[in-house]
Amino acid sequence: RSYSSSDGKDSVDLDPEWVKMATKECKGADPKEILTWKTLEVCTLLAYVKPLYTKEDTAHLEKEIPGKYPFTRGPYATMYTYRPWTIRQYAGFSTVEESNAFYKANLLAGQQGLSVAFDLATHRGYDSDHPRVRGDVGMAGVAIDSVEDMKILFSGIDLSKVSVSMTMNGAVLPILAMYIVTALEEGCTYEQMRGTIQNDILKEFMVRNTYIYPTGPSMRIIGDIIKFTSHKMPNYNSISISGYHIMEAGADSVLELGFTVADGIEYIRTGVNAGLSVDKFAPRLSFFWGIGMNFYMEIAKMRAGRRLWAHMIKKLFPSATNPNSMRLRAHSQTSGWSLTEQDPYNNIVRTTIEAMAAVLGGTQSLHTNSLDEAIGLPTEFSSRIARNTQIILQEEANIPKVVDPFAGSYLIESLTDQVFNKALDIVNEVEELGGMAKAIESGMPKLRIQEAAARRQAAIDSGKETIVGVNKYKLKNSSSSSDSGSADKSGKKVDAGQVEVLSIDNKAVLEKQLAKLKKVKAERDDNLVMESLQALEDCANEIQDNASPNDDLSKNLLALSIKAAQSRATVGEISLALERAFGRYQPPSLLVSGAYKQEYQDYNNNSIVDKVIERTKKFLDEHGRRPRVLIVKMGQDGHDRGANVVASGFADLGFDVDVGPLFQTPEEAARLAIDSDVHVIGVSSLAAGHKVLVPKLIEELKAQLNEAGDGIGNHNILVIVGGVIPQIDYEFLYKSGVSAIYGPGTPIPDSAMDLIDKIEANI
Ligand code: DCA
Repeated sequence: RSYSSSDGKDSVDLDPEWVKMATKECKGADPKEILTWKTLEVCTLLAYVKPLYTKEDTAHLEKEIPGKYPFTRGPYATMYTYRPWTIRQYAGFSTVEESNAFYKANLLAGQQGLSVAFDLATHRGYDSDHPRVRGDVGMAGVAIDSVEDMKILFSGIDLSKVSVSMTMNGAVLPILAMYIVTALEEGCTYEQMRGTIQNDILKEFMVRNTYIYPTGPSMRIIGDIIKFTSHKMPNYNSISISGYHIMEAGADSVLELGFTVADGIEYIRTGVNAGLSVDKFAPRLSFFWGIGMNFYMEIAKMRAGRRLWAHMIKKLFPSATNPNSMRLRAHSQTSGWSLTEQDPYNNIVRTTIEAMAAVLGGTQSLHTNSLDEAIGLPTEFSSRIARNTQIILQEEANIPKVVDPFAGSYLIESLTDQVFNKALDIVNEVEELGGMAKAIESGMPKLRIQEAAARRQAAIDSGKETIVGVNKYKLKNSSSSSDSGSADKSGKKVDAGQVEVLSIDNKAVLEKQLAKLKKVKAERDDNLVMESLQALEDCANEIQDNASPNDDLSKNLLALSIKAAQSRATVGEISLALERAFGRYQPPSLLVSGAYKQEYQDYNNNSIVDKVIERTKKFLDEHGRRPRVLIVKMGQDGHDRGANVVASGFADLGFDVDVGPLFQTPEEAARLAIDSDVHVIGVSSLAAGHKVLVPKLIEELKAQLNEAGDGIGNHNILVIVGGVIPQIDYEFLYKSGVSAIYGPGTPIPDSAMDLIDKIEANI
């Protein structure tokens, strides 16, 4: 799709008296032309924000009060004046012992709720000893294999008092079951358990990719969890419907809001299909927003989101009469994507601005990112600053003293209306496709998000959007200068902006996990384990009769998973029992085309983009084919925004681009590269697995090329790496045989030009 730069400009309506004065100040230029702001929301055509709003813009505004339908001003009447938002930092790494110590120290230092990050092996339902997860154990979160791990994770923490959120979607049944068993064995009752399970599989299919089973069975699991928790755990939030990952994958605010609310509607239908009344479970659905640097827009998004949810529930589910079913409560997280590797202390400022937007928008719970998260895992030092950012907002700045302070602002109220209307259009579009599960099958949301991400990247690469320290006001000797696009081979570009990062010893964590797994398996009653796993598999194989509204939980997948967890079955065993019945989901490969080039050229014509296109043409003339790149994601790292943006950008620049399936092993990636006869493998790594997976890939590549012998054996395939790679690892990777590392902030055309040089030198 293409957008003209005047799309929507006709609707810009400015006060005539002001226009006269402004024209004078603008030295005769039309203020509508030069001062109207074309927002990032181009893909959803919320194209313009005026330079001035007046009373006339809010003349239609009706009185709204917080705590009451449509909840625009907040889910509670008193909001932070009575109880401020929960300071809830998302964390988890390495072993359960280390994560437990980290949680306890944070709670003592002012954190108020816990939020657990699991490693990718756990997310995808593998035990630590599974061969596919070699590089992932304990890296991007904490490793959990059994209840015994979960008990150590929460040891010394009173689960009847501290609310715990767990980001788990794929392996949601074993993990929630193990949490419940831990709480019960510690003496906590079902009624006392408070917290949230993310349990939002739809956005996994759309963007985050930590699914395990196909869509149908995945939705059945959610139905069973909603049913179980609504009957037995009245204070537990059964789902956290997440816009965060949609935004981090590149969506603008309107897309994030529209898709997330559409997801929520699908979950309400799932609960109803599980035999529940809406009022039985909807009050315990919760939401999760990503908050980026588009300050006004983020505040408007959160207000519009509450109004939109209330509006949709009332419209689509008239049986819901409890106002709490229409009340949107949300956790928010500042944007990880907005953090920069270059000049990283700027990230403290970014996070503060984003946190303010979240709070002024009325979040119930908040995670603030640490300054070093674009580089690696947060340290104690950076975590403290992140946490204190919230404490200072709560306790020093007097921000909580007034409810919804932006209400009545001509701008924010107008923007709230605008975002509401545009997001409603998206919800209606999804509804017309038959709801979110069907929309996902059509590929529409994924492509729409990819398009927004490609345009955003082009806006940054072309200089249209400023990122301080990355494309403007750069530090001297900054790690990714746009001159070469790749960092120095010595890895010694140490500059004023460099920070220390936490590094995890993957081998040590793995050894500990393997020993614990062995012990659990040796001490348990195997017959009991087998019986409980068989019962689970049988239940998964049975066709469900969802229509009967009853509280019989004997055929409930969560109830049966709890039994399996009690018998000390592991995450991998429970997941495998379900996989035998449900199968594993294979994602389709979708790539957007043209958006990057169009957005870049819209702002910057006759630029490096055109030069790269010329070079790829010349390459084709000289070599009989285009430079060919295979983009791979190895291990269980499903964060594919970067990989998709680079793939579609490179394709727009004239490369032949292959995108490998997610979750490959190094062996599989090497095989695919050789079979596709590519010049280069581009590894995208965002989950800290690069030190294990990249050397293994190079080793495999060499072995398989040698094996192939003839022709192919004579030419070498270059390996390049992009993503979150700490500077300190550069030298290690270069020594392992990597040809270039393109860190975050490297403009795509710069890396493309550099890569063609390298390919030609290699040929
Ligand atoms: N007046 C009266 N009661 C209030 C007020 C107020 N102004 N503010 C909060 N409360 C009450 C709430 O009703 C709630 O009590 P309840 O559980 O008995 O209903 C309690 O105080 C806690 O407030 P709440 O808003 O529920 O805050 P959290 O427990 O932090 O939950 C929520 C926030 C978004 C609902 C939850 O799903 C969550 O924590 N999500 C986190 C997700 C996450 O961490 N994701 C990581 C990626």
